[in-house]
Amino acid sequence: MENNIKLSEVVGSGKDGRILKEDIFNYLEKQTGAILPPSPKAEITPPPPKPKDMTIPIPVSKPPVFTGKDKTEPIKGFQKAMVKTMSAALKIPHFGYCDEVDLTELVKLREELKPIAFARGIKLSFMPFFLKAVSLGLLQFPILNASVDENCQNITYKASHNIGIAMDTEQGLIVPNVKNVQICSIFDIATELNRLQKLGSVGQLSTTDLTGGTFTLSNIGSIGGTYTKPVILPPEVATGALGSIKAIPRFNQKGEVYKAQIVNVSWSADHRVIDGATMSRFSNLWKSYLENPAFMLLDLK
Ligand code: CAO
Repeated sequence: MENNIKLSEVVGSGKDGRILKEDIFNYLEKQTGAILPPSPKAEITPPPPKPKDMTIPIPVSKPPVFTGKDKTEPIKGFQKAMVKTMSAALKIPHFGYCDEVDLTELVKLREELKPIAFARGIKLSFMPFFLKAVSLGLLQFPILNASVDENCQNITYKASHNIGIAMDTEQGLIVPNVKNVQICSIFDIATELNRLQKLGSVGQLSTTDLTGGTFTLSNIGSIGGTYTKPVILPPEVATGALGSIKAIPRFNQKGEVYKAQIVNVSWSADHRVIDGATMSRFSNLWKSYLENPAFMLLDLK
């Protein structure tokens, strides 16, 4: 395809006339006189990295306009909603907790499952695994899936795990939630996430999609960053945020260096009702599911 070759014109020298890489090179050589690698085993120069692999920031689509004048405009829409929610969140004493998670096994697993999900019409990212692991953790630590009333007099333990996902859209930050994650398979979550992303990108999420969340996860790492200080979405009592997954050298149990796929997670909890030890135990459990994805199978409903 790269060289616009019609395979019907190439004579295959492989078993049953199969066309080998060598045959393509020979054909090209004849057509263009180009000096090509002598054998298929020869090193081929790797293509330049795709923009996604590079750390150079890609400019935003709109070019900057320099007017030379200050501009004041009213805060409206999603931004206005953010002013209200974040001002309420400021009243919550946040307890922050961070840890490093080794996703090496999960990265391999997703690579295996991604084409299967794709064949079923669904894009499988890491989020469905993160969400399912949160839900399995919430089953053990239900206080993290709770809400408190305005003056923090009562706490309500929520029956459903409606996990919100911070979503970056053209209109701004929105937080739709995947309902009842406790009874969803990873594929169900991926399907729902695909739907929410599709609707979110065109500003068509329903009120039902946007309300009733009980816990929130933010994957800012799909944009960049390592650590964050996530802000709790009241009346929820806990939230988590993920940095970028990066290949970093780490030691295995034998003391050997290996290429690990590392992500950092940052949790925030309402310290009026949740103590640090609870957050830490929850995080340890969440981490164990993601570091050993097979463990999830044991506890999936
Ligand atoms: N590190 C590295 N790569 C990541 C990643 C991470 N943490 N998270 C996702 N990726 C990869 C995905 O695997 C996917 O790669 P493939 O094309 O190989 O499958 C690619 O990045 C794009 O993923 P995605 O963003 O479409 O899907 P997602 O399910 O991972 O995330 C969503 C969905 C909605 C969380 C994300 O698009 C988003 O909006 N993130 C920003 C959240 C945000 O703004 N948070 C701040 C809240 S406070 O203001």
